[in-house]
Amino acid sequence: MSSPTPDPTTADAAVLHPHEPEAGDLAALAARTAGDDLLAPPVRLDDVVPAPELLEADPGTTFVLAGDTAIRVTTHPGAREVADHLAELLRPATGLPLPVADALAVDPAGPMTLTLAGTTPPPPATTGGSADLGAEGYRLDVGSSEVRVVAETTAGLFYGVQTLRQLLPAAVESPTPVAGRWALPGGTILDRPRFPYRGAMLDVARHFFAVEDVLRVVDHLARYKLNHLHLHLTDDQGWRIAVDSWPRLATVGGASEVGDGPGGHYTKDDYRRIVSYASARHVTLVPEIDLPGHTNAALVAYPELAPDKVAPPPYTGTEVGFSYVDPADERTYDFVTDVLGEVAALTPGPWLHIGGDEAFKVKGEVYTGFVERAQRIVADTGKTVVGWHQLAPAAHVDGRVLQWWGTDAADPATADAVRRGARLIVSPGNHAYLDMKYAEDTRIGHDWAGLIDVRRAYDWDPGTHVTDVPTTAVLGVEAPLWTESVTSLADIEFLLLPRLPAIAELGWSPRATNDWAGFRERLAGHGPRWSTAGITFHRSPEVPWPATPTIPGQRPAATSDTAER
Ligand code: TNX
Repeated sequence: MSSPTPDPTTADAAVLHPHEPEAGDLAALAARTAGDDLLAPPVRLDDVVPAPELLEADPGTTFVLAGDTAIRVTTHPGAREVADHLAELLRPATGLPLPVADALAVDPAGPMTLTLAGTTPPPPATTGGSADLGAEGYRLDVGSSEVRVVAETTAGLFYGVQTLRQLLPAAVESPTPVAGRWALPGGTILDRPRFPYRGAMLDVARHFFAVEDVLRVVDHLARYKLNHLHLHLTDDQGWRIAVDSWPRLATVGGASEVGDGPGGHYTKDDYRRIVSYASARHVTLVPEIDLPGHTNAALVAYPELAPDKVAPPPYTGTEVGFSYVDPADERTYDFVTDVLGEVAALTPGPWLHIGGDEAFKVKGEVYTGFVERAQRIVADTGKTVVGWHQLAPAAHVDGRVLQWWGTDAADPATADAVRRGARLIVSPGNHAYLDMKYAEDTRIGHDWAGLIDVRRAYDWDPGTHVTDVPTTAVLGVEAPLWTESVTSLADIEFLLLPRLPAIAELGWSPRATNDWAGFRERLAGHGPRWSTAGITFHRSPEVPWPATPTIPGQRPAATSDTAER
């Protein structure tokens, strides 16, 4: 699929600002409003990231949002939530009322309609129907008088809405009203994901991040149709989740982080807030309690868990592999049972991640014995166990998922675990690790798995990457962000963007559409979107970014390595 570089002329036209315009701006607006260029849709149907499975452009057709455009939706609470979400996305920049109305209500003019198939009559255009849209797919039709999203699930409707959002000019990302012609390119998209698991991980243990920061990361995931947020909640440097039965884990174990910072932890209400915000965006939380290593913070809080029963000092460095809970003490299994039980009870999603990485001091049968017990404890909570691929040698339990973070695709132990029934989430360190630097001079990040600019993040196939693991065993893909050197939301965004959309496209789009040359062109159009929304990103030299539009009166967005911290 090929796309042209987005036209900066039309992008500029769309972001002229109504507030305190300068004379020249007004003249330019008048000229452009009268001119032909604004009649052309500013975004092409095939500019969407991740690339849709099928699309058919109707170049002669454009839908334009107007003062009386309404959103009609199937009478269904989940669908209604998606419709409200769409209205909230579009109202700030467009300044339009965009009322949300029941689908059965009297037709307002110029509607956008969200339909849950099966609950209302099928749409008139039936090419392909909605029979095969599945759990997350959608069909989007843009005609000159109507925009329709049809899906079998609210998740599908939600992804249709994310596509719809991308089809509007970049100015739609503005938090304040912008004078513009809110045109969508005509045509049809039929879309559904390649893999059911598409995720990112945020390490909130090495540095603690406020709930608001986590919610903002959820927004970035949702925008690119990622559906899992893995939170690395515990590590040597801090324990970040309240556990009622072992309260000192959070109050004592949470009071540190890398460097001199105060650390912190999420109360159960904080965590519930993240869960519910994420679930409204069709993002499932995957909580990780890292065991038996990476546990110094737990040992500071409860020395009885330590092999020598002596509390170590809090750890604020960045080494790994030195700490572990005592696998020979029954009290350790009380701790594991209590903690995993409470975290499972807080988490509506099916997954519970038990880490298992870099427990260098717990070896051989002692390690596999510990893991097998922990896997059973997870099963007893009713959740499905996920762990880093170091879990591979342990016995299989029903549904077990390994998260592969290797850099050498030939990994016989992991391939063997897959033969015994495990499924894989693939997170190759040298492609998917968002904490790797982009280039030698990137001011934050690691380089142990190499430098990862956008092309390296994009140019691999999750379905065939690990030797002797069939595509059918691949549940999906995840991009982990470790935060040893990451201290602010701007840092997080700088490392996430633009690599997260690359990983998202590998997780969502059919393999046949994966194409670096086309991807970099489509991705380029997202720079102005992030700038307009005030989102920090890395201006990778591999991507042909258009000139960033400026909106008079709006604060300039931080967009590069020089982002404020
Ligand atoms: C390895 S990847 C780790 C983490 C570090 C990361 C830094 C994995 C399962 N363990 O403890 O933060 O490298 O890139």
